[in-house]
Amino acid sequence: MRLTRYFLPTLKETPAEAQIASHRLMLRAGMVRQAGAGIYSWLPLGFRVLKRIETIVHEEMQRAGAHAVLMPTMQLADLWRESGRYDAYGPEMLRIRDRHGRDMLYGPTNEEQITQIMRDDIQSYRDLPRNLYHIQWKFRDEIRPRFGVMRGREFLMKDAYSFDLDFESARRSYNTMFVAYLRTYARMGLRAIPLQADSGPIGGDLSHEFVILAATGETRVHADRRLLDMDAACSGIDYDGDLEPVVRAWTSLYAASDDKHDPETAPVSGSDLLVARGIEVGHIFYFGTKYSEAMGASVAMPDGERRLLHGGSYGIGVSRLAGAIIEACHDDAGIIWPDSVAPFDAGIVNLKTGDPLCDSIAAAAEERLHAAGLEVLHDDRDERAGVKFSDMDLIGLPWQIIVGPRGAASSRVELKRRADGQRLDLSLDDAVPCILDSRT
Ligand code: 5CA
Repeated sequence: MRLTRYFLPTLKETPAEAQIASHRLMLRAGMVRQAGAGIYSWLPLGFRVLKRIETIVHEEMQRAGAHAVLMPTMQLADLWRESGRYDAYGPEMLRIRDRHGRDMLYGPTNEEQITQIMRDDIQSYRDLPRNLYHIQWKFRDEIRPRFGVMRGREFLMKDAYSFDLDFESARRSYNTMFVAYLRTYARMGLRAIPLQADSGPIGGDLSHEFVILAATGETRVHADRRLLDMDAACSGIDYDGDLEPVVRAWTSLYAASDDKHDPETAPVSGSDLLVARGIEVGHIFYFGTKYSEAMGASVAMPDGERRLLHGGSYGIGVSRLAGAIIEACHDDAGIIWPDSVAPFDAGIVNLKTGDPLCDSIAAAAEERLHAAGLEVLHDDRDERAGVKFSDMDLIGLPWQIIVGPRGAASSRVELKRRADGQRLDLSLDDAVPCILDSRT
């Protein structure tokens, strides 16, 4: 991708309204623009990141046996009246009336919608268990939208819903999602800590929040330091096997948010206790028959008896993650994308656009990176080197290939790793394999 043809409106000045690093950097890097309080447009660079986050979420959900669907953003108030949440939800719900005077709402979550689908289309115990999910925009009229996409009013969420015959089976579904969440965040280069949580307006009695560590997080976490040594990638996990030991290994280590932490009774203290700030990037709930009972969702057992569905719901803040990853991965110069979610794998900085030799080396670099299956952003603007360097550091692509007149004569380039600033002087032939090797 040639930068001269791309839409990347970077800002030199720090926007005054942005209080935290991710918000500042997303605006400065031209990833998002505010449309209204807590409502954002995603520009090309930001949209790429969002899509890469979505891809990881999709892959891990499907690996864990969940199936993708797409439910609407608009829902009927009557459906929410069945569960009793139309009145209970309060002013966070955006209520709308259509031209026929029918009450509608912009969905803040989809428990009712999915329960209606299951109620109508699942009849037998043989149809269970099932787990369906979607990645869809939600609206919550937050009293204080802030920190950019981290607490938006319109935001992108992955929400999965499991349906089982009984508690034992529902617990297996819960454990599967628990492990899938650990893997999802690990793949994004994040360290997530599961905290026992209240289930709040979603209801139910088994619930965990997943919090990633970042200095500006809104949640203060008190946790057993050994959580940092756990294998969050859950390598070699078998979703058909018993996941209870894995989940127990994680949940038996102490982790509590500020409001639940009591230094008197906490099992760890001193240097064994990690005290840090975190950002909630996911929340999972088992809520039993709360919705199936209210809405009449049941299946027939072999003896003809009807059994209510046991449900769970599992949310990931997809758009929040774009900000959360930046909170966890940046320095004074800008963003430092983990490979797995970077908008482009590499950037090419041509220090002397218009110089035939530099232009041809830069073009060759772009071609080779492409041929190797890498996505590349080629800065071919007629700008000062300093501007190009600072923009490239700001947008934080994992690798930079710097083409300058000195090296070009001998087909040499400089390869810079954004994460640690390490620079290598090498031939163009060696640069691409060097990038590829680091990724495997
Ligand atoms: N129905 C359940 C699970 S599907 C649910 O709605 N859970 S939730 O309320 O905890 O939201 C799930 C995740 O969405 C949160 O962990 C958070 O990461 C993200 N989220 C929630 N509210 C916002 C918001 N206002 N802006 C951005 N992300 C949000």
